[in-house]
Amino acid sequence: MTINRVELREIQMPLVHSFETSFGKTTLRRIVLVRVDAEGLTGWGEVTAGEAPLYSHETFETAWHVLREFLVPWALEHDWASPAELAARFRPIRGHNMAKAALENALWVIEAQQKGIPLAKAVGGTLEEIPCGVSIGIQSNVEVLLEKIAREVSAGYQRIKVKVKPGWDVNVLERVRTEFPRISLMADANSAYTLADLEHLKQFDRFYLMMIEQPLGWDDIIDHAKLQREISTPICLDESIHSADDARKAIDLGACKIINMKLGRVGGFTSARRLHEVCRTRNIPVWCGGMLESGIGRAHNVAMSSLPGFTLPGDVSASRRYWTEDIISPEVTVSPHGTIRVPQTPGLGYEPDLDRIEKVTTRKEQFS
Ligand code: OSB
Ligand code: MG
Repeated sequence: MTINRVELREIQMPLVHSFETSFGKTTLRRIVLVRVDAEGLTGWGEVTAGEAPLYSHETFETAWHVLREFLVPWALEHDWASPAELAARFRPIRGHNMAKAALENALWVIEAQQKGIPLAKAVGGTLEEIPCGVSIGIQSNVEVLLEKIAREVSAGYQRIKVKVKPGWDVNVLERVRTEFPRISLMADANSAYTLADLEHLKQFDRFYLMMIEQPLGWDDIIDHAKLQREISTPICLDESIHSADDARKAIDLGACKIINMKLGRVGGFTSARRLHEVCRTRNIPVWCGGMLESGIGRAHNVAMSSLPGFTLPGDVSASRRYWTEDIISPEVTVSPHGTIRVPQTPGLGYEPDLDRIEKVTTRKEQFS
């Protein structure tokens, strides 16, 4: 595959509802998109980094820098036999997985088009329909949260994830469980606790949650293993898993029973496929996490969620939960029983809306 041209764009889109986690609140998304032209075809990738380095060290701006100065020039150096070969070229760069993923994933889309198969099939997917859940941020009060949960449950979503932090946790879960005793429920702490909170975290066990996501340090697997020995709620790791090796070590230590997979955090489809294999051979369920993606990243998430090890509902939900108007056509929609149909047409399966993308672009730069 010869890459003829790469374009970086920053787009800015306000979220329909601001999204609050234990680390901060997001109202306006600033997203870097990567467009790759190769072999007469076009593929798009999305940098899933946030606006500030609060979820991970990466931001949309560090990704722009690393792409512009390193990844894009390297990608233009010569031909690539496969997206995996480009991923191997990127390996010397430490970290910056979200920047790497955006460029590598665009190549997967081009390869799928070349082969005349859907992206999902190109990456090894088998499911034709994927189960969906929602992630609901911290609200101004519990009543608002209960209302939001009711709305998502009646829309058909198969599981509800609520964000928690000290002061918005046991008290809130108590109310949620009283109102909704039977829903599949989980909590995501985004590293808001430490082992000093052990007695407090033990109280989560009485809500029979499917899992608690990343309760402890964003870079930790040791304390999580200690915590897992003390609580019955399964721990799911998000922030601290960046590769298949990280997953192997965390699982072997007993730090988690479930893994949240994010294409950006793990560095793209090549790494995600390896991580998926590690989890499959150890019988560890995986599910697809979300990063408030635009339609491009969302379409990649749909493809990844079709891999056979994705046995739990992901944070992959309808475009309209985030955007008044998405940048792909059709938008991602969810069925009344809480599923998304995996596109069966060649390539991405959704058409990037070039006019819409141009309208929300705040800067662009091209390389050839
Ligand atoms: O921890 O899963 C997370 C959003 C931004 C950063 C981190 C996380 C999240 C979400 C939202 O939970 C998932 C989504 O709906 O995209
Ligand atoms: Mg999380």
